[in-house]
Amino acid sequence: MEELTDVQYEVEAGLAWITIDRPERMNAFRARTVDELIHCLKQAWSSPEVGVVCLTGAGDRAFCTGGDQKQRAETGDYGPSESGLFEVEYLHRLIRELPKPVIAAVNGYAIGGGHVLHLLCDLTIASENARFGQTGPRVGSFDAGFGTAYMARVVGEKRAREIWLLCRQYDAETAESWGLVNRVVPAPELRAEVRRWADEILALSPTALRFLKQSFNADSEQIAGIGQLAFSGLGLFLDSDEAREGMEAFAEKRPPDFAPYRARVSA
Ligand code: S0N
Repeated sequence: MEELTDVQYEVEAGLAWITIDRPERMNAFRARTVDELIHCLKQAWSSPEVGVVCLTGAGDRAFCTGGDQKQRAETGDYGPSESGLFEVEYLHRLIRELPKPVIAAVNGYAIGGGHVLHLLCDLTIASENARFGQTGPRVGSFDAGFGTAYMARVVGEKRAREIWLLCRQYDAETAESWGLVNRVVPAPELRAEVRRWADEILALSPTALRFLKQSFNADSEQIAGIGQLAFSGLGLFLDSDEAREGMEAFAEKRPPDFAPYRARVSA
């Protein structure tokens, strides 16, 4: 990858900051953003200087608001990528498989696919203005697999179902009380708080941490198979009028009308 356009990567004393840098799109990701995130995570994996990774968003409004809905409305996909694939599923795998702790610093909206990204990180530290939620059923997509089954492990079945079936937003205090985030701090203190957590981790045995992370992962690894099925299903769903209605409604800033599609699931 010749240059980063959508993501910033910097290493400060053992801590790699990976920042989604598309504030004009509320740090939504397109295919190129996903490629760059993968590239940076691999760089952090292979670098002996790095012991902890922090994923965050540029600006003070959003961590990440998921797939770029404007790009999707314009071109019907998430734009060009290096491989020709939209590698979000691989990005999920990499956050889990990178054998170093990954912290999400949620500095605003963590919505849709952006919410799933923070969920998959080992730890989440949020600013007081952070907001959390899923929107798939409103905008014509879904992120099942880790996005559903792993979420249920984190917050419990009833709350996970509420998050997905109502598409509400939750404030940082609620997210903390549900176990979705580890710590909430005032926005100006977010970076310093991440730094403190990283320094504590950097004092520990990297090999012990690697085995511990892998053992947590092993216990939830069967979810990956559900994820593969769900992404295949999503590929088919995205081609439907029903999914297009959600996407177009967001672009046109109006509520979607899904009533005509109810017959499909009633049969
Ligand atoms: C974040 C929200 C709640 C903020 O609301 P608020 O504060 O009222 O601000 P807005 O005026 O709505 O937003 C400000 C500007 O930012 C743009 N914007 C916001 N989010 C996006 C986005 N995701 N993509 C592109 N632009 C975005 C707004 O349009 C607005 O721009 P202007 O000023 O020009 O009007 C609110 O904005 C919101 O709900 N955003 C949408 C969140 C969302 O639905 N995200 C997508 C959810 N789905 C996924 O992430 C799944 C993607 C995925 O994982 C996938 C994987 C594999 C294969 C396919 C998929 C797939 O689903 O396609």
